[in-house]
Formats: sequence, C-alpha cells, structure tokens
Amino acid sequence: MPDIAAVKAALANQRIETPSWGYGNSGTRFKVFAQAGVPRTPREKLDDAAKVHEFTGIAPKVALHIPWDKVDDYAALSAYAKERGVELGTINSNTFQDDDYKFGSVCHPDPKVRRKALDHLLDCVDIMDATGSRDLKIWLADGTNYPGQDDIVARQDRLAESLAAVYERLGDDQRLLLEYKFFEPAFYTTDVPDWGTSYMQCLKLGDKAQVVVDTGHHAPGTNIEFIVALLLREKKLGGFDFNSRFYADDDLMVGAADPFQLFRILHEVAKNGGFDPETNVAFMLDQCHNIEAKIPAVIRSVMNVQEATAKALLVDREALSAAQATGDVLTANAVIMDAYNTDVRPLLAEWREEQGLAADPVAGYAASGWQERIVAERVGGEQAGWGA
Ligand code: LRH
Ligand code: MN
Ligand code: MN
Repeated sequence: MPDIAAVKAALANQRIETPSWGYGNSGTRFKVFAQAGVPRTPREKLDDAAKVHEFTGIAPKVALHIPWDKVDDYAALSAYAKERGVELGTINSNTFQDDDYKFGSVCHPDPKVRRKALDHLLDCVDIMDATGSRDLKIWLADGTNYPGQDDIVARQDRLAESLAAVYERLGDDQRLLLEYKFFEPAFYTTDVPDWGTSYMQCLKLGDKAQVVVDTGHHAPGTNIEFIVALLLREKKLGGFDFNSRFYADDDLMVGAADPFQLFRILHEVAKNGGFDPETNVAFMLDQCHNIEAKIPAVIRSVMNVQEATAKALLVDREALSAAQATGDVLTANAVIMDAYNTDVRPLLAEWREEQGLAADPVAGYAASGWQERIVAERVGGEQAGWGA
C-alpha cells in the first residue's frame, strides 16, 4: 500500500490555478443571471481568488483572460496579486470576440485579419513579460460551418505560420499551450479540433509548445485518460483546463458529472510523472458558475481535484503492476477500484489541519464573512462578466 506520509507530501506539492472569469458573471446564450457581490475589476477578481487560496492552501495562481482582464499596468496588477498572497498565472488569449473574426483569426483567409490576431497573441506575450507568467494558452474559435467554405489545408498552413511567429517571440522560460476543442463555435470543421492536430502543430514548433487538454472539449465517450497518458509519454502535456460536462462544453464544476473519469485521468497523471514539478503540467480550472455561488463553487472544484488526486495517489501501483504482469485482470481492476472507492475526505481534513487550514474549506469560507462583505461593499459600477 502507498505510504500515507508520501501521499500527504505529494498533496502539499499540488497547485491548482483558478480562472479569473470563474469569479465573474456568466451564463448561457439565453441568459446571464447576475449575482450580488460579483467583482467589478480584475483586482476584485484577485481578491476573491485569494480567498480560494486562503481556504484551500493549493490555489495560489490566477489565470487571466485578455482583454477580459485588461488593465493599463500589468506589473502593478501582479504586485497587487502578490500583496493578496496569490500570483498571476497563465495568460489566455482571446481571438474570438471581434467582428473581424467572423471567418476565423489566425486561420482567416485575409492576411490583414491574421495580422490583427497575431498582434494580439504577441501582445499577450508582452503581458506575460510584465506579469512573470510562464504560459500563453491559445484557444482558437477558428473553423468553418459549411463544406467548401474554405480550404482545410490552407487554414492549417496559416495556423502554423502564426504560431511559429508567436513561438519565436517566447522567452526561454515561456511556453505556448495550444488547446483543442472538437466543435463550437464552428460546426463543420474546427481548425484545432483534437489532440492530434494540436500535437502536430506543437511538434513542429518545438519543446516550448505543448498541448492543453480541456476536459470538456471531447465527444461523448472519448477516453481522455488515454490521451493524457500518451501526451505525458511524449512530454507534450502542457496542462489541463478542468471542468465537467454532461452534454458538450458545459463548463460545470470539475468532478461534478463524472468523478470516476477525473480519478482515471489523475491516475494516469500520477503514474506517468505528471505531478513531478519538473514535468510542468499546469493544472487549471476553466469553469463558469452560472447558477451557483461562485467562490464556494471554485473552492469545491479545487477540492474535487484534490480528492481525485488523493485517490489516484492511493493506487497500489506495485500490486497493479504485479497483476498486470500475470494477466490477472480482476485483481488489476480491483486495485484501481479500491483506490477509487476509498473515502479520502478524513485524510484530507487531517492534512488540512496539519497545514493550518480549515478542515472543511467550504464551511471555513462560509464562516469567514467574506461573502457578506463583498455583497455589502461591491455596489455601484459594472459587474465583471464572461466577456467583460
Ligand atoms: C473555449 C475555452 C477556452 C477559452 C475559455 C473561456 O471553450 O475552453 O479555454 O479561453 O473557454
Ligand atoms: Mn478551456
Ligand atoms: Mn471550453
């Protein structure tokens, strides 16, 4: 059986990055339900993210989305984050909310539009220099809706050209993370629809280009843990965008729809060295909290990843290898299921108390008075939202 002290030490090394947009208002294309106390500025988003870190102890980084988190002085924003006990993390580019991008951004047939999109990506690298961020995460809404609308291969060539220009601009310690999604907003072809396309593009670019697996971006039934295992084997897994899906890109709380899948993914991460700090896998949330309270939902999400991680770390890998080597299918499967079926909540409560944290982060947050304070104080001004 794995040593509990080693499991606790591994848990202490875990870091989960939270998304600035998870703290703002969001919704579906039908309706955004505004909530009282929601941040109005990037600084207020950081204030909320700092609370998530305060009660979980493992969420010290906050991902920004540009231009949703546009400010005049990113170095000052970074200093503000540090004062609050957190740091700015991944910079997410946005080439999908401008009329010019109707037919795509870096894959657009018009070189002027491609140049505009590339300039935005390069601006994002400037921001990374100011914030000290390591990763630029690129997700493209590029694609086509109708057969014949554009040339599939020409679009890949345009993509490669722009990504090469961004790659060229990266500093030694910076990375380009290319996220894929199988459809939406484009419905016929998507230019980066799957891990294979992202991997192909990243392979040509070089070691500083890696693939991002957003858990909500696959067709139903896709074996995500297989993709994760292969990318780790090739040293091409840059990070995760964690969330949960019932139907498509639902952006629900990670581990809500299918905690077993999350465990299976994290077992592959644990088994293949993905928790080793030198592997540099970024564990990020990419979620929106449309109908539930936002800060407790982010706390719950961090806890869901932590619980699945603890279970993955509890897999008796020696017993698993022995069963695999002898073709003992039932024992091998039982080893996996034993770990998954372990209630790790008491272990995690104990671990938190050892770290000086509240045993129950959700209850700790509820008792802190922060929610009442932001509801009382954040009046006037415009609430931040998904897209603003
Ligand atoms: C696209 C996506 C991508 C964006 C985020 C807001 O669906 O997953 O990561 O940056 O949502
Ligand atoms: Mn994503
Ligand atoms: Mn998404």
